[in-house]
Amino acid sequence: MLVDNIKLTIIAGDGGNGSAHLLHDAQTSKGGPDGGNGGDGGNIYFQGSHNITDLREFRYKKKIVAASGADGKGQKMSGKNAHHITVFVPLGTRITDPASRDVYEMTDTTTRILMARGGIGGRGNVEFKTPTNQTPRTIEYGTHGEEKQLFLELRLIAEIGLIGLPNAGKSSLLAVLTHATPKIADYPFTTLEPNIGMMGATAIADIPGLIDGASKGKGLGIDFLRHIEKTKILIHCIDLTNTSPKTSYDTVRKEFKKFNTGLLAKPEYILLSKSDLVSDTTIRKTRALFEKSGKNVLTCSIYDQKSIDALKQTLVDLLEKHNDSP
Ligand SMILES: Nc1nc2c(ncn2[C@@H]2O[C@H](COP(=O)(O)OP(=O)(O)OP(=O)(O)O)[C@@H](O)[C@H]2O)c(=O)[nH]1
Ligand SMILES: [Mg+2]
Repeated sequence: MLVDNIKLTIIAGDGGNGSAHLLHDAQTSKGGPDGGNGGDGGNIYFQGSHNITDLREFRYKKKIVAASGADGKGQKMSGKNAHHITVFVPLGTRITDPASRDVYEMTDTTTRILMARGGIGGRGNVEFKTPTNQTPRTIEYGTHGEEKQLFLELRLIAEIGLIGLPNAGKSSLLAVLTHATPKIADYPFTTLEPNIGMMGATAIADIPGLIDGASKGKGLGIDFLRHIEKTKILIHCIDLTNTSPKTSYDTVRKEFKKFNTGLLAKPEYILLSKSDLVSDTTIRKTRALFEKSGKNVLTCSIYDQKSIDALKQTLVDLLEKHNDSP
């Protein structure tokens, strides 16, 4: 199951308490204060990562808690600072803190955002020694770590979305373009949840097939239209053995229009699939059909490695083109 939104509680570590220790040993009958400071609590940071494709790991990990700083000790020993925690989330995650209304978009892998600050360690009694008070018992308690309830939502599940009617060969393409191993079969609705694979650092999503009426919940319903919203570039797969390719294409576009016209504005490329099963004439004719209406058309077969290599290169070029443009 593709998990694209979750609630999460994060609690940074508390600061350790200062120590009220007084020095006692054989030489010192009336020992002065020697209590050290408490250590600082652990911070919680968030950072984007290419290695995670959805939020499923947070389904069971509802709470992330950083350790507290250790208390100070005698002999002016400071308590240890707690380790900080970095929570990695997929690129394209939007993190919202409803209490402060802060919103963070995780769009790169290098920025580390301090989401919950750990408490500060309290001072030990040694810090409170004054000329008039040589044996203070005063100490400070560590302050509490910040606690936040966050909403995480995956705004972008992949740069590239493979879309089209059931059985068009979307999962087969994902399998040859990436290391993903989706289920592939010669019947419609084999894919029930989007599969995501990585082509280098680029995420590609294989979205379940759409049919007429999807925007009203037919077939696998609107969830997949919602997933398509979360991809940048659409590769619209059309099976070359389909006798009315334009009708197939229009069916999907019509559902887009009904669901969210924003989908129609996404960069879209036509990918004519299963070219090994048809004649060159059919390929030429189908190509012309789409080119006539100003579409960019690609052709491939999963059994023709050359066509797959060319497709990979084209996708890399497309990404560059679309990432350069605002
Ligand atoms: N000959 C040939 N068969 C292909 C090619 N690509 C896919 N197929 C076959 O077409 C059938 C459907 O492929 P899938 O990849 O499961 O299609 P899909 O678009 O993911 O289908 P859904 O998940 O149902 O939407 C399978 O039997 C594949 O083996 C191709 O390039 N050439
Ligand atoms: Mg499939």
